[in-house]
Amino acid sequence: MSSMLETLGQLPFASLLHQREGTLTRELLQQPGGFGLGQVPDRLLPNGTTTMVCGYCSTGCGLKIHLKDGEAVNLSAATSYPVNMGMACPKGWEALSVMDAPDRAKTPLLRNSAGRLEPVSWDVAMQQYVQRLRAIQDRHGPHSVAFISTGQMPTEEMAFLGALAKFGMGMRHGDGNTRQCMATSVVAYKQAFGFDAPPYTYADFEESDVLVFAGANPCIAHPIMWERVMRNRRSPEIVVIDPRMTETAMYASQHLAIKPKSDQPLFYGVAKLLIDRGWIDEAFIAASTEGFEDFARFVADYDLSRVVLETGLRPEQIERFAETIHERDRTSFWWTMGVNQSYQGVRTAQALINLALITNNIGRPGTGANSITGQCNAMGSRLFSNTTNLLGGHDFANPQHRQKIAGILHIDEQKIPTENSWAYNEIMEGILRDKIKALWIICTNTAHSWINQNHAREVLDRLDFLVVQDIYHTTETATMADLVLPAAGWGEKEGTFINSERRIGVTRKVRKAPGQALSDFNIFKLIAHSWGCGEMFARWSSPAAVFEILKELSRGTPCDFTGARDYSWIAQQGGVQWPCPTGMESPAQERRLFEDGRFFHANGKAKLLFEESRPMPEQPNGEFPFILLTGRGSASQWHTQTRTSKSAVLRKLYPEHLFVEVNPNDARSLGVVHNEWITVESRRGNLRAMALLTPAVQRGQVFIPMHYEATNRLTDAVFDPYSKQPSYKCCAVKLVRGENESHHTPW
Ligand SMILES: Nc1nc2c(c(=O)[nH]1)N[C@H]1C(S)=C(S)[C@@H](COP(=O)(O)OP(=O)(O)OC[C@H]3O[C@@H](n4cnc5c(=O)[nH]c(N)nc54)[C@H](O)[C@@H]3O)O[C@H]1N2
Ligand SMILES: Nc1nc2c(c(=O)[nH]1)N[C@H]1C(S)=C(S)[C@@H](COP(=O)(O)OP(=O)(O)OC[C@H]3O[C@@H](n4cnc5c(=O)[nH]c(N)nc54)[C@H](O)[C@@H]3O)O[C@H]1N2
Ligand code: SF4
Ligand SMILES: [Mo]
Repeated sequence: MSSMLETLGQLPFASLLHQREGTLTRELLQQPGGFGLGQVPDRLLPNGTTTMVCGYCSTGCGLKIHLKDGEAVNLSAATSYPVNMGMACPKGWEALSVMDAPDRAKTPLLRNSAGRLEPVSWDVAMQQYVQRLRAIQDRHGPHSVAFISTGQMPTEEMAFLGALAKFGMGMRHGDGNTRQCMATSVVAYKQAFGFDAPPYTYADFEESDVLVFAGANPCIAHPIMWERVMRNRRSPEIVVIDPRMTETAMYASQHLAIKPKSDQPLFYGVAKLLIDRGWIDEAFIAASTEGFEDFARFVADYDLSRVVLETGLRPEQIERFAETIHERDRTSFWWTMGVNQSYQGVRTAQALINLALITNNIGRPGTGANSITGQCNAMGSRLFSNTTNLLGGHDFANPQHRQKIAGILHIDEQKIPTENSWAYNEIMEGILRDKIKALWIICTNTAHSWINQNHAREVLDRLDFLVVQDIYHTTETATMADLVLPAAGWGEKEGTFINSERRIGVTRKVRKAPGQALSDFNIFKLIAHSWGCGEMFARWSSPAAVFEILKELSRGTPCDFTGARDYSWIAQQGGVQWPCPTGMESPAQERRLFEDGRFFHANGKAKLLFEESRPMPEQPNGEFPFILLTGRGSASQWHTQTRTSKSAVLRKLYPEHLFVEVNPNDARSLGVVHNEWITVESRRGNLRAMALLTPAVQRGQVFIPMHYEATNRLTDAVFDPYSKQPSYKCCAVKLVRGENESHHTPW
């Protein structure tokens, strides 16, 4: 213990640790200037207001925080922030209230010999963390410890975690919850454009003549982006491609209610129509793309009758879609989880990208092949979590990249792994194969959100040591942990998020974290010192200092933001989009990528990529006759509900019970009535849910929101081969009537 404290001696608060017999006390945590852990501490702000970015979805709305004595007392939607212009969704309005919950993790918790989690001091927690993980690494090798991170922490924290785990602690495997979400888009963009680069700016919602939403329900999932669509004054055609009649589809001028997972043949069929009719831009194709000849030959097989059969659409619907793209000048193509979460997500996303490319709907106002990302900082995670990419969108396998990063970080190049990490699913499989013996889960709720929960929980149970770092101690995953590290959450720390349109925005510390909870940043710092690699992170003294390092890492890359001066400057600009290189003339101006028709591949061209589409792996049959779709249920629920269920206001805005949407015709033939409790069963598990009869789902399909722990008991663990993203949105289930039971599945 004493040696750990000596190591910690480099930290200003170490003396206090000694005084208090090694316990980080409340007084210590309330020291002015944060915990003495940073040169520019994550301090509370004075009275008045400050604008910061919302910590839920990737829209990245600006929220104005009202402060009294340095503490947030209220918030309102920022009117001058260029993203949301005075609007916010219910989650944003309620963002502060969810932080004061009784189940906030306030001290570290360690599982005792009786198998219960009990409060311990930070130094006992650190001692256990280091001893247990080191012992596992000594016994099973350094790669037997892995981490799973998130798209919901500031980029500075994410980068610290990735660098600490891989360069400091010798891990090779670490992935993020962004695998469940954006991996498909990342791979699709990298392969097609040469860099993970969503090209749009939100003004494109307003400047399009045609907006195509594929597998996206922005009315629920990105409500303020949808408000931007509503500001469009060009009488846009809105095409929604979704098996369900979603809230968004209700606004559409064309709703293509395709069979689940038939997007890929649809897009190939539309490409064929466009090519056959000469509705393509040959000059652009020749100058800016490669692979067109092969693509045209390939889609020749996707004639209308085949596409009608595979999608379930009528021929005139498909033709109308193609005509719409041709007739209007500017078409933007938007996609989200209905595309990404699929066993063939990458090629489906690329099929959509191809439509934008062959019609020159890219790089101009109101156009683009635009993946909408999910979490507040999924974009920061995609570039800086050090999981699939080496920091800053670099490549672990590229010696020049390793050399560059080692130089910027002043570390030995040998510390940088030369191989990519296993993906989330491979880490889970690695646990089964006894290759991974300890897991550190940060800011994600694996035991709820990972696909096929029955299996997932068994896998987590096999671990020798599970560390969970969360703001609540009651999450499904935290309650399985051997050690819980209590984290400060949104509003209790500072840093930057990158939103869907590549805008870097600032979050601030406007309230104190409860008890002994520390910002994730300071937890990483504490771990670095306890592990004995604090030296390596001497320059990583505060989020602001790390932001300077991130800028250096971005220099010369497509996401260069060396021109983003500092937090105050970024906040004054209303956030800045990358690229923002040094010396950029009007950094505050909105920008879209590829205006010059040049892409990030060495030859400057975008690649047209394609592959034969495949049928759903788990087809419905006599025993399991329905296709289960899952997704977002309401604008007031966030993921696994650890946060949103804490707000009395939000709880009133969403259904009280787990429900399953069933088509009234199917219900009639099963004898199921509205609000009846029924069992939904797949080959992997079952749940009880209230039947909600609605024609929004087609016959033969049912929908269950993902916000309930039970949902992923049903899902089938199949993955896209390129992105390894789970295919959450299609598996076969049956509906079973039972007596009306009083008990129900809690969330
Ligand atoms: N309120 C709220 N907002 C959120 C979130 C939240 O939890 N709550 N989460 C955030 C995150 S991380 C993400 S990733 C985004 C997700 O945002 P979205 O992707 O828009 O939301 P989902 O409901 O998951 O999926 C979108 C639609 O895909 C459809 N779909 C299913 N299968 C198919 C198919 O085969 N083809 C097509 N074309 N469509 C299909 C579903 O019916 C669903 O309506 O939302 C973000 N915003
Ligand atoms: N069936 C089905 N499953 C799905 C999906 C689907 O559509 N269908 N969607 C998938 C998608 S797209 C996503 S993104 C995932 C989301 O799945 P998760 O990432 O598991 O969901 P969250 O509830 O957002 O989990 C975030 C966790 O971090 C904690 N937390 C919040 N802020 C902080 C912080 O600042 N620091 C720390 N340390 N912890 C914090 C929260 O309390 C919570 O426990 O779910 C996936 N699962
Ligand atoms: S739309 Fe997204 S970013 Fe905006 S307030 Fe709602 S949750 Fe926050
Ligand atoms: Mo997501």
